[in-house]
Amino acid sequence: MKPIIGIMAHPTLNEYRGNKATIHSCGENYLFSVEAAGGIPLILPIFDDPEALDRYTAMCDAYIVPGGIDVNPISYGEQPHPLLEATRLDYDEYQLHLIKRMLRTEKPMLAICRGIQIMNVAFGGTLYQDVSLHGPGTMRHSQREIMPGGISHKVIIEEGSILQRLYGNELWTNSYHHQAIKDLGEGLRVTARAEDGIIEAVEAVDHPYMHAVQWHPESFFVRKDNYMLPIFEDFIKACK
Ligand SMILES: [Mn+2]
Repeated sequence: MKPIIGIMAHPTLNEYRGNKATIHSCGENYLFSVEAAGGIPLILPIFDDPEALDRYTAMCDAYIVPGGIDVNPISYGEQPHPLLEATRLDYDEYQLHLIKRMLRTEKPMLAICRGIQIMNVAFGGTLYQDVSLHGPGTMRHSQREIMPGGISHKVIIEEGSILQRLYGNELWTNSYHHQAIKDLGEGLRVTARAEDGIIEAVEAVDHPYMHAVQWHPESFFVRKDNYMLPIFEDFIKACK
């Protein structure tokens, strides 16, 4: 049987003919990437009900924490910097709560972009509210291009990591983030960095499979490009 992959929804403000509503959304590239790797995607709505969260986590074989808006600095004990963009503290709180529940099940987890950032906060870490705060020499990490889905910068991969097993010692990735990990959470280890030192991937030390990346492996699906498919295949293979 194909594993069921629970993907946390993202609260996206939608406007239709002047009416605004929050949509619990999931980009289709996540769904297609999971499908291409042999899983069945299931979008998990943003609910607080503990019984719902128990049932959701039980019915899924693995979980994806997707990309999205900035993490509110209140979530890691800092004041807002002028470069901070849109946040939703209630979404942070929901995700932090659900991530801790998901980690306890020891089922495989894949965290992407905002996912690696909120995961780091769940492990007690902090974030750069904008990558420029990393200091002089920081590269541009929010790529812009006419055709989406292409690469932006190289990452250097650490020994003994999931990424090294899949790609060797370096990898070209896309880069659609303006925040990044500052202080690493306790229980995480860095598995890849950009050449400017920005953390681009981590794994959890005491967890069977928690893989988090700062780039968007699912975005390559736009071009039907299988370059990042091994990340999804390896994640889904980890579901027993
Ligand atoms: Mn980057």
